[in-house]
Amino acid sequence: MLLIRIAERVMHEIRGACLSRLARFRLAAICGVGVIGMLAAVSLWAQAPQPAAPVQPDALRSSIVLALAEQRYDAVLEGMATYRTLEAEGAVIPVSLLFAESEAAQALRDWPRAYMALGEYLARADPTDPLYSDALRGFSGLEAKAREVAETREREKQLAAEAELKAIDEQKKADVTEFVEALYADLAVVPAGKFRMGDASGKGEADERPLRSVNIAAFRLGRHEVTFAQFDRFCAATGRKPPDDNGWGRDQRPVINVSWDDASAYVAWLNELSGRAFRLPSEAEWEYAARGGAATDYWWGADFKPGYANAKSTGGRDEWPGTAPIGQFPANPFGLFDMNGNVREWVQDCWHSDYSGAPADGHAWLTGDCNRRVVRGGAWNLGAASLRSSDREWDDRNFGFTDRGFRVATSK
Ligand SMILES: [Ca+2]
Ligand SMILES: [Ca+2]
Repeated sequence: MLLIRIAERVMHEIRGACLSRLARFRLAAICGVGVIGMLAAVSLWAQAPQPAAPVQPDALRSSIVLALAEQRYDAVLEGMATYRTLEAEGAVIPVSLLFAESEAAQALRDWPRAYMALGEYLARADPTDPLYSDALRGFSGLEAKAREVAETREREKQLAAEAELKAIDEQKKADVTEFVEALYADLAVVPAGKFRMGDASGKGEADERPLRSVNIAAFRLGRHEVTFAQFDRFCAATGRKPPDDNGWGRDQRPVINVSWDDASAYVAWLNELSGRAFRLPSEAEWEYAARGGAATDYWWGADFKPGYANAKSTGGRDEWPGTAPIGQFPANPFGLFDMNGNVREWVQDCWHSDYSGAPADGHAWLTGDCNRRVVRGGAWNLGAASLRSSDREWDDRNFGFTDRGFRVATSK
């Protein structure tokens, strides 16, 4: 019965519109003939071949009423959606159609739409309108349902957003795990051993004495110096300013212009990500690893040979006036590249001007002048003497330079 009442109301409103625009109204014949006549006329009209023309509000109204009478609620809602687009061109939707839209939406359990349409009806209809009291009665119930739907949709949206964030987070974690595990896989196992640390050849400097025996427990040490690719990733992840590459390029070049503090921050970041225990090597570990079992000044022998390291020279294999990409020279017997030359490498230890009182168990010496930290191995800008495995240097812990890098170690 309600459908009939709505249709009657629509017809009543349409009649008003028809009378004022009778001359150009294609469906004038149906005006005022009642619901049944109107439905028949619209059916005939719908079956007749129609020229492609812009949708007319009058025809649209009729087709919506017909759809409502036939309980084709989807068509009602579709028709109303079209009608709303015509509003921009000045078409006025009869208030009873808004009521009809709400009924159709309720039949389809589209509560937000039903609520919206009925709200619009109540805002625009005259309280004397025969459908008005029905609308008022139904409104608060619809409001509750619509709010419930809106809240559910909001919750679903939030859950989806949270799921998306979680997925991104997990992807990040997976990427980081891959990065750290690749880094770990590139560590060489340095076997336990005992060695003579310092000026074993007698050609060294005062700070390399007294020569003493040191025991080293097995540990892992980077086969390579830390690269720009690795360090840049740390910078990107932590918002740190990437160090300058001196115009030589990044990627597989060893990172330069990093201080001891920068190197330590990188190591701390790796540990935070992975739960591993990366660290800088101790000075004793570093020299033991650089010697690769040799007591001579270089792991390859007593004398410097140009083909074995990137030093202050160019020629033959050493074609680099600055840093070389990692791994361009032969690895030592422990599988370590560029221990001698390329970039000097920060180790953990605080500086002491000689080895009097130094630990003999391979641990870092962490008392003394800890604002100065030890760098080892010489670099691209230094001559043969500075590339000796026992050569020592120091720098302020917060100082970075173009010949200064590092590699990571771990006991596990
Ligand atoms: Ca060189
Ligand atoms: Ca080096």
